[in-house]
Amino acid sequence: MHGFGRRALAKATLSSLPLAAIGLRPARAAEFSYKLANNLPATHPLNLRLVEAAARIREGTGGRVEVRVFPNNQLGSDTDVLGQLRLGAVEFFTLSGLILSTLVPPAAINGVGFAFRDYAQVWAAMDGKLGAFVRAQIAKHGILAMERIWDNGFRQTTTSTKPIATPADFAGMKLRVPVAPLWTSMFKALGAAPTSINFSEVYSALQTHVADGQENPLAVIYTAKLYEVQTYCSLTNHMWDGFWLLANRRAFDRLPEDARQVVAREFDRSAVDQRADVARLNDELQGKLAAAGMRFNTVEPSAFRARLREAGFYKDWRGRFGDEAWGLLESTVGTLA
Ligand code: X2X
Repeated sequence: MHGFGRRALAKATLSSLPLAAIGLRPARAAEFSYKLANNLPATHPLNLRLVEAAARIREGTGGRVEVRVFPNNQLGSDTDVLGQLRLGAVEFFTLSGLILSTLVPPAAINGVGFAFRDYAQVWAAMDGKLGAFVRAQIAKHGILAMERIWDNGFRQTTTSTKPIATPADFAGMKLRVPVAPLWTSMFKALGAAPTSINFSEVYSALQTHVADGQENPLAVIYTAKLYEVQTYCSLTNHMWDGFWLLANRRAFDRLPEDARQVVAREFDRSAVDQRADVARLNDELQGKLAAAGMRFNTVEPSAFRARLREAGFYKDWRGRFGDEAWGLLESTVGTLA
């Protein structure tokens, strides 16, 4: 993908994509027509790469498998679509492990506050034993997670009221968090007043001041235009978050073996491409967001990590995840509690 300019994106998203990949049917219907839902804007690298993968899947299966990508919560909110995925009404879904943890509790482990120092640690864990452990837990629920997790990114905190410089700045703040126990737990431990809202409602919640702040990676802040309703962006890097590409197991097993291999291969290939896209964006988006009016500040993570430790956050979640999962996490990032 060349550049992230709006014109480049419009060109990439509209002119070079097979109609099937963006939800429109080609002349001849495929033998298997599956839906893939997600909650991000169509211009986010996740969707640009999903659409590419869908085109390669159609080609690689000789037209037998069509994957129609539905971005931007078109098929419902995250909690709605997770229910549809379990029923097989939607065959594929990209979802944060922390939101998935409402069904598969261990899937939240990559979101432990301030655990990962950098992407080298993230991929060592998620492409290694910790990722394999989480995928095995997911499989117990009739859901298959593709091997390569997609990158959401290191999450930053935005507000319409003030910058976050120390943990004390979170005191009583109405902060939107995704619908997941670990998110709520973490920001309560930091002193905020977290409110669980699906991403489909975030822009309006910020616009109407139902929430004064939220937290997301820069690529989401930019593509969802949250800079229009947020003023401050504090580079807290408080957790890394990713998107598992999930398949309804029965639907996936209905595919012929050779088609299953093509689907898995092409989704994983696009996941790696998307990771590179997000890394490139992380280098350029702060400038673009500042030009759009956002005011940036950096923070000292040790004070936030100490606050979580004092509040018993790490001890609590070590107990919830259990020694095996926690040990796999610490084998990459070192001792947390
Ligand atoms: O809901 C969010 O904030 C988002 C888009 O980052 C996730 O899907 C976790």
